[in-house]
Amino acid sequence: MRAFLFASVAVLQVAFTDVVGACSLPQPAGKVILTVTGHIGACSDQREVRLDRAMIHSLPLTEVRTKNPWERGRATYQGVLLRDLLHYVKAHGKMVELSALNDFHTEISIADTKKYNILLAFRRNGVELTVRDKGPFFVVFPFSDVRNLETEERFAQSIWQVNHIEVK
Ligand SMILES: Nc1nc2c(c(=O)[nH]1)N[C@H]1C(S)=C(S)[C@@H](COP(=O)(O)O)O[C@H]1N2
Ligand SMILES: [Mo]
Repeated sequence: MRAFLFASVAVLQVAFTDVVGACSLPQPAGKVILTVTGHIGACSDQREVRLDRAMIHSLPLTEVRTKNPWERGRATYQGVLLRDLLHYVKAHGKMVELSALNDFHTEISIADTKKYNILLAFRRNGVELTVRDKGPFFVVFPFSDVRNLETEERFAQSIWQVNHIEVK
């Protein structure tokens, strides 16, 4: 009986820490435009981080000016580096799987997010990306800054209309 009581208290404590302690990020007040799940240490609800526009804009804003196959010349993209977002959600994994509104998905290694400035862009030349124009998020590689990045693999990882990221 004693052992059972101790065990129950331990279980309750774990559950309590799970609900109150771990979910330290704010609840989104506005429309959720991105969810992050999987191997993350932070959460805003249950086991996921749900972000609205205000939360995204509170992260370090970064610019990448680059050419890409979908652009004439160069464009300036603004958004959050994948590396900074992964830090915010306390990611601890090897890969991220990014999914789009159209069910396309792709994987990028966390090592690559550390090596390259891979941007989760929400603005192009100062204009918010709409779903019609690759929004809400478009993964932008710094093709103009890094040699030999223009490969089929990187083009396939250049996913647009991203709304979900799973850390694996
Ligand atoms: N949302 C979304 N992003 C995507 C894709 C897709 O089907 N949906 N295709 C990917 C692949 S496999 C490649 S090669 C390029 C294709 O770009 P294109 O359709 O302009 O040729 O975009 C990538 N990003
Ligand atoms: Mo592709």
